[in-house]
Amino acid sequence: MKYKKNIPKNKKSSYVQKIFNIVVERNKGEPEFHQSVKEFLASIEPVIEKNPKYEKAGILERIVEPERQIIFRVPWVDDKGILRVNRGFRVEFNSAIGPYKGGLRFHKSVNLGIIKFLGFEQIFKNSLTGQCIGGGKGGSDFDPKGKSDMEVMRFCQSFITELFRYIGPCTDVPAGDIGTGAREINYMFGQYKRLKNSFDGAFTGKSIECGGIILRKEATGYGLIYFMDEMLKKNNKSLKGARVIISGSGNVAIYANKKVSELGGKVVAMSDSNGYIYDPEGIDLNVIKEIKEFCKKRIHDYKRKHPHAEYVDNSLDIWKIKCDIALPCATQNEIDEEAAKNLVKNGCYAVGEGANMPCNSKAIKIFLENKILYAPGKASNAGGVAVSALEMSQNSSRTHWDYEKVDRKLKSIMSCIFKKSTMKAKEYGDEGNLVLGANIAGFIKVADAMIAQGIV
Ligand code: NDP
Ligand code: 2IT
Repeated sequence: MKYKKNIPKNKKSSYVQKIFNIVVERNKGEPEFHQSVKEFLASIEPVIEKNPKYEKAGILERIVEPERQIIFRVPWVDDKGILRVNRGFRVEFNSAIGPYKGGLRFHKSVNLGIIKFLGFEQIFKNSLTGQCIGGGKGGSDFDPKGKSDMEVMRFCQSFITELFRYIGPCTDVPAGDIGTGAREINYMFGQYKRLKNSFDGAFTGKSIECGGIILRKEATGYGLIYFMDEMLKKNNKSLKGARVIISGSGNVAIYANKKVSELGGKVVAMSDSNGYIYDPEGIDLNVIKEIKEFCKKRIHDYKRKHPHAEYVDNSLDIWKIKCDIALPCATQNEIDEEAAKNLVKNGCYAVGEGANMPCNSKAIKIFLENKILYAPGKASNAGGVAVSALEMSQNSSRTHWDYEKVDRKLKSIMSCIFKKSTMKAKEYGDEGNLVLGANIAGFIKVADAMIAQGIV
């Protein structure tokens, strides 16, 4: 099957096309992985043409193939004494610039293709942070919804009983993602420590008393808003007074909301996988936190505290609401062509991805064609993994970093990512196209490190 459509943009490089065909052929039934590779290849094509050394060294053949993929059985016993079996994954994608680094996703939709797309994105995101971290991702089709605390603990322990042998502070360092927060990381770290007899930085996103870094919980959401703030200012716009929509109501969404409000914007809608809540007076974040962080309930419960708010039973319809800035912070492919057209029609002028690949390729095309300020996730949501890398430094030096230091670092990293992506977009003749700029800036560092290390 040939996938010529849409790739590459100027159809010059047969090398790029060849690699894409191999990816599709070799990774059947993994549409999310194909999608992320396609976007990446289309962006870096001009770099490949300008620098024959990458083709000569077979960089693309190697970069699209994970260094290692681990798939394993996760047996555990539920509260009724019934045996359950889930599937665990860890894709160790690329270690050219540091130990594999990336989160673990616990969600019923998880499969190998999803973990591969996330791991692939992570390579370039991690490179953009300027820290020494390679790319990886993992997770399970375990659904934490409705599970008791003890069930979650037993699952996490079983997951690590297999995974512990593959990870470590200098090898592979997992963290959180959808369905995985400090509670789950702490359980996994506890089991890892027991099996390895080593208190080390093999996990990030731990709670502070377990060696976690301050601000990790907030880092992805805050980082996204620092990035948006920078991008808006460069274009003579501001968050002050802006009407903002945020999808999701989990870790990234909550702290993006908090920072938007601190900088003078107003978030009028948030969602979960069932529906969205619209509150024209501005979302009351304390209520969202109570529902989501502490009680693990549904977002429609917001109406109990704020009966004037509107609840709509379809999470994807959130993009029909009029806004200045849209921040997709839930999951992949939540903004399609139609949603993008709605946003543009309603006057939205900036889109910032808190989630990984939340906009599909047609949506991105609409944003770029309409000169919407568009921040791609691998640049704009890199604050989380960047602070994870600081946690790794904190753990290996056995020190404790304070809030001001971490926040200052996070701001400066996000600003650097914005500048790098902007500069590369300009250098390659498409000023303002941060998808292009971020992919190119992320790629060059990894590719050069791979060349320097020989054929491995
Ligand atoms: P959480 O589990 O804390 O929250 C996820 C939110 O998204 C929930 O509101 C959830 O709703 C919603 N959601 C999940 N799946 C779907 C779906 N299929 N359809 C609609 N809504 C859905 O995860 P995070 O906030 O940590 O992650 C959100 C996104 O950000 C993901 O794409 C993740 O990969 C990305 N990301 C996370 C980072 C981090 O540090 N945590 C770092 C960088 C990116 P419900 O409760 O109903 O499931
Ligand atoms: O997608 C991501 O960057 C994350 N889930 C965070 C990864 C990490 O290692 O902190």
